[in-house]
Amino acid sequence: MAKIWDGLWLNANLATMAGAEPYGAIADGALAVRGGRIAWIGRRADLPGRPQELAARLHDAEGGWITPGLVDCHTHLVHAGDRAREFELRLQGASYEEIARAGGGILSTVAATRRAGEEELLAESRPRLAALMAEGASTVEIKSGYGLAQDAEMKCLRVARRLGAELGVGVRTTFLGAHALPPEFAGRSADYIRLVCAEMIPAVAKAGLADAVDAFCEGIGFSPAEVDEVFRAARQAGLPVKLHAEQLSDLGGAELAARHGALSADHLEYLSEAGVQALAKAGSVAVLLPGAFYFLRETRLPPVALLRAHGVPMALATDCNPGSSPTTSPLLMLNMACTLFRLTPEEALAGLTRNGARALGLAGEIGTLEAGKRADLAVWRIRAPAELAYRFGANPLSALVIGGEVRHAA
Ligand code: DI6
Ligand code: FE
Repeated sequence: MAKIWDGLWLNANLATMAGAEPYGAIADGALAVRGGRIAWIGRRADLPGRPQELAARLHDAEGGWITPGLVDCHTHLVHAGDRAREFELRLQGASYEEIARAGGGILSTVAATRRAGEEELLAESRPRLAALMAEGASTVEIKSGYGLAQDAEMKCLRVARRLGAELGVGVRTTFLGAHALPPEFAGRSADYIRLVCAEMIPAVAKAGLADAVDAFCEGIGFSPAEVDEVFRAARQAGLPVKLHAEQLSDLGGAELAARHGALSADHLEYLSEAGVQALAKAGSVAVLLPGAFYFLRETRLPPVALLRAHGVPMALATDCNPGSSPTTSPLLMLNMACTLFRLTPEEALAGLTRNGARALGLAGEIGTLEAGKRADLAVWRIRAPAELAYRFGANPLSALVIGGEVRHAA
């Protein structure tokens, strides 16, 4: 008899992250895959027949849990070099902003990234993406922003796209040309922004190398007026926007992002209540980045209670970058979101699944376990979903499935 499904996962509890139950949980569930998508999901007892007769392949989750594949919606993982020396300087008392203003910080990674050839950059970045996958990531956003010149920015975006194809993982690319002022434009911020808007964004869009446009709105980055220009150019090129906002100070970045209908505003430690309201009204996602908060030893917490009260969806991401969050561990972010930001384990997991997907404009495609969505699954050796946030430094992933294919098995 012809089998109706390609694969069927059994002996599993499902955290669908959809529906009214906590975690959208289905105990003793079953999940069928066909053509790379979720074809059927429900209680094993409700399967429309005997498993062997329904599916070509049976998979045993060994009594663990299946969650949606994790969505890391904010990374800068394509870059060359490291900033370990800067870490030492910070431990001796220098601040992140002082180092940046003295020409170090982001600009030191820009110098290393400009020097690296495309293959070298690919080789340096590949292990970081593989490490995210080893902890369950099936979709990863990757920003440019360490090239700060058209060729170097395009090189980084190409590397990001190539990595996704090579490792079989979902990659969304973001053009972050307005990350820092390149040294050759020192004192000429307006000229650089003009270049970003008139040349770089149209070129990147024409080459199909970016899915969105981001900027760094900060004293050591760009002013709201400059970001406004960048966002206009992005929208003219047909690209959605998102913003690094309110990380080190409150410049009203979130309100600006909301005015442009941004997918998300990210960091947000200094977000005001007016900013929260603006995000709520625009339907933008608040992306929280506890790795950067921790590593820069910040003390100002993002306004989680206000975000909750106003119903702003909260996503969570690694911010994987060499300066403020040199981590490749989405699981550690789950723990830190709870311990540092007081999210519940369920909110934290929603941040790395459902809301991460929404922050990338992919809510219809990934982020929950529902029939019709892409079969991106993380299979875990855990007794309860809260365990994912509870442990730190452990990795209970037993398999990662992307588009129905097992990409990683531990
Ligand atoms: N905020 C961040 O956390 C990263 N970029 C940004 O605008 C840090 C980038 C770096 O320090 O290299
Ligand atoms: Fe960032």
